[in-house]
Amino acid sequence: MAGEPQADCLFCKIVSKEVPATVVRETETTLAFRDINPQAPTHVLVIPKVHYPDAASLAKAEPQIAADILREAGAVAADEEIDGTGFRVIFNTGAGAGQTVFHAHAHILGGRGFNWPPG
Ligand code: IU
Repeated sequence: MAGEPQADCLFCKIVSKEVPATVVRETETTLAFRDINPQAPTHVLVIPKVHYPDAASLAKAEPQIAADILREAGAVAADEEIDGTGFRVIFNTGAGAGQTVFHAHAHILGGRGFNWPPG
């Protein structure tokens, strides 16, 4: 069923605590934890607890939870004190855009400068 945990999904296992992660925030619908391969001084992932393969499919099926992800992105930035200098919120969507874990997630990156266009 849509949104149900997937046995082969790493982020579902982080939600169920089968796989450890450094959790920085948790709500009824979302989890935020540090990326294991940080690309900036602050690099946190915000994920929905329900399983959808990417942000677009999550937003279509569960728009309120997609909004929760964005609210939590702002809360992480405030907690990490990167909101003053600026931060990136990135949803890699599809393998061609660099997505490697097919459970919706937002990258929250900050604590350094960023270029535009992104690589
Ligand atoms: P992507 O947008 O799907 O490429 O992002 C997946 C991220 O998940 C990537 O930055 C990984 O470093 C990160 N990650 C993690 O935090 N913990 C893990 O066990 C695995 C990947 I596998």
